[in-house]
Amino acid sequence: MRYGGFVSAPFSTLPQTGYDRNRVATGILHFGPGAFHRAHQADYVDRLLADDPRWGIAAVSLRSPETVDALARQDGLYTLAILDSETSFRTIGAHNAFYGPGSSGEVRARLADPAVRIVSSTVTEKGYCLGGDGSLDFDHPDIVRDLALPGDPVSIVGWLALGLADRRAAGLAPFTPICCDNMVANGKKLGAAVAAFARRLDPELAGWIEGEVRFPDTMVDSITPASDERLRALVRERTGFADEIPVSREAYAAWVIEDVLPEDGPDFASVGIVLAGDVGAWEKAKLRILNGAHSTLAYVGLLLGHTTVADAMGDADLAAFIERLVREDVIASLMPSPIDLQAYAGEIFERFRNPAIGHRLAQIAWDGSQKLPYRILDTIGEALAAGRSVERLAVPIAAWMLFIERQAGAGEKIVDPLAAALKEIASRPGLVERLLDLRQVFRPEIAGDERFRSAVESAVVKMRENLRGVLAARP
Ligand code: CS2
Repeated sequence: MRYGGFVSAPFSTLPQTGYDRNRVATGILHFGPGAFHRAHQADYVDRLLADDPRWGIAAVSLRSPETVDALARQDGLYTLAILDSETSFRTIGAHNAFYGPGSSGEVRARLADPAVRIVSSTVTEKGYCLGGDGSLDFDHPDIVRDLALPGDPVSIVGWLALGLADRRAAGLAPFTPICCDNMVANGKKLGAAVAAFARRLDPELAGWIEGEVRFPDTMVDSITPASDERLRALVRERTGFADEIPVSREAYAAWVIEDVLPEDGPDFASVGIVLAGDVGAWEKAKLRILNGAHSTLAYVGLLLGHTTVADAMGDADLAAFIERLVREDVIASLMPSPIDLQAYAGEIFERFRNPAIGHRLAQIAWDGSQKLPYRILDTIGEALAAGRSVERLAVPIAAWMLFIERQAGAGEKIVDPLAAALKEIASRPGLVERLLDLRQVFRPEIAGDERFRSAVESAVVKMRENLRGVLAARP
């Protein structure tokens, strides 16, 4: 078995955790062990393991072997660098099983293991195969494929349906899927997608999933720049560990989970995870303020020639624009709220200014077609419905369009599941019209609203002439 067990490594060269890893069982299976998962969820779980060894994580990455291979080579250990006024380092050892390409059989067996109670995922927004309305896209090639071959899935939706079908057939309690991606009502959307998928195969299974399986909504937050050679060199120099897969993040981390976890599940509250009856206010505020501002900084900042979030926040015109956008337009869409939104926004702007984090705008600009709906378009939809101005909110949308045009024109890569369509649109006249016609991005009630269309048209025209002038304008 290539990934299933520990791969021996010269242990003396590896750091240690503060608890006995030999006692750790596997109680969580996670799809998508990328940097965010390893810097966020795995850090919480690592601290939990000291008190309760049931919750080790099986890392599953069936499409790319690099991370799981490296995790296996390092016996599951890697370094988390916390980028604050001083950089500190922690060893994380939460993972104790590793499944890469070719391990579908082992993953299926793990999903049926009664000890596995949580199946979490960070597969990015696009990984859930949802359409523009947030429901499962039955035309998505992975879903078409998984419905034809449900015993050997490739999508997370297909995997959860198969794993739950096996549990039901074996008379076992279901596991709890926890979606850790930045989508509003992420648990509800995932639950509805898995039930809709199952209904095409077996209506009774779909009924069981709807009745028995809880898909908590979650809000996840910690700024995690992509790892690079500099981080690897820093970790090597400061810890002596030649770590191939270190991760870094800011000191701030938050995780709010809807309080529907199994009773004998992990005591997440003991490590600072907030369990809440309703996560909605948290996830909306975080997505619209933090992620909405991030995407705005990314597209406008890249057009202005900036490289990182901290650089973009150092641009007085852009920072003032972001403050007005968030404090006036975005927060209006979140009221009333149990959160002190103005204070929350202020903390987020401080986090963006953290000079220790080289968070690249280009990384945030990825997958705009998947991110903009939750980050900006929901705010726009609510502003339109309430009769508020959408002039300023149209600026990030216009900036995304101009960014697509610029990338395509320069022959630069566009990282987006709709990249082919975006490039084709950018190569012909009618950029704004034709992008607004993309139903995967713009819902009909937004795309069809004249106030919104003309705000985007006019922002694009003005931004081509004088981008800074648009930032300074006060609608
Ligand atoms: C960022 C997020 O890459 C992006 O799109 O906006 O990853 C952001 O850093 C996290 O959501 C912060 O919690």
